[in-house]
Amino acid sequence: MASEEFRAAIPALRQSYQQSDFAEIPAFMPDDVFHSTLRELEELFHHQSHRREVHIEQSGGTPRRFNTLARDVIAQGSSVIPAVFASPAMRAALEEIVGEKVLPVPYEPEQYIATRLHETSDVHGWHWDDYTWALVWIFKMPDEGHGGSLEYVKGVPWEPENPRVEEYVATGPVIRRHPAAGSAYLLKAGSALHRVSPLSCAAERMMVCFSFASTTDLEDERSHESIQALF
Ligand SMILES: O=C(O)CCC(=O)C(=O)O
Ligand SMILES: [Fe+2]
Repeated sequence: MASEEFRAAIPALRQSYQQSDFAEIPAFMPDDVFHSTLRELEELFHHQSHRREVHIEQSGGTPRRFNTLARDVIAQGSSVIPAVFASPAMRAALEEIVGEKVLPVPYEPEQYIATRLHETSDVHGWHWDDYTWALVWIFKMPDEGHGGSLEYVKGVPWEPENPRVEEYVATGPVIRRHPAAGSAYLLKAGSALHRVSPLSCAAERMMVCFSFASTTDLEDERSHESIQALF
């Protein structure tokens, strides 16, 4: 499932992840797989996406302005994306990077989703994910300087009753990354406050976010209120 470039990069990815809770996987899939999946996604966004313009209370009232595809729409319209999520080989590669067990999340609506930012001011505001890891496969990315970058503060806890987003962002450090189309990045998203910075002009940013759980994630009850507010 993982490309040869991906496998060869694992030692470097492990080092990046240890240092920054983030690793960018270049050429995540072979070219033909990337392009056929991109075509599937474009088709799905064209016909079956929903526009969201909301503020999410559990992450401190931060904004979401984008189009989304729900998990079930992707499951029916794509062959590759569900296979990536279900692949034991993919999880084994991720385990080599993070050095612990990586598990598929049991809560179906969060297994994978797709978002597309395209209008000026579209943004995926500051938040934490419900599970430990996000694997974000980038299909379209604006030029750096037009927004759409990943920004994060690593190693800060999410307390939904008192999220303290402004405080964490002000204290920082805020790390910024601008992963390339065709790459995927792995982020320890359950303990990294993160966002996609607002688009400063109309530009295309399209991705699929897979969610993976740690052993401890599955030991306690997860709340799914923020995703329920979106779908
Ligand atoms: O689009 C991205 O790079 C991040 C997406 C994200 O944080 C999420 O879907 O939870
Ligand atoms: Fe996230």
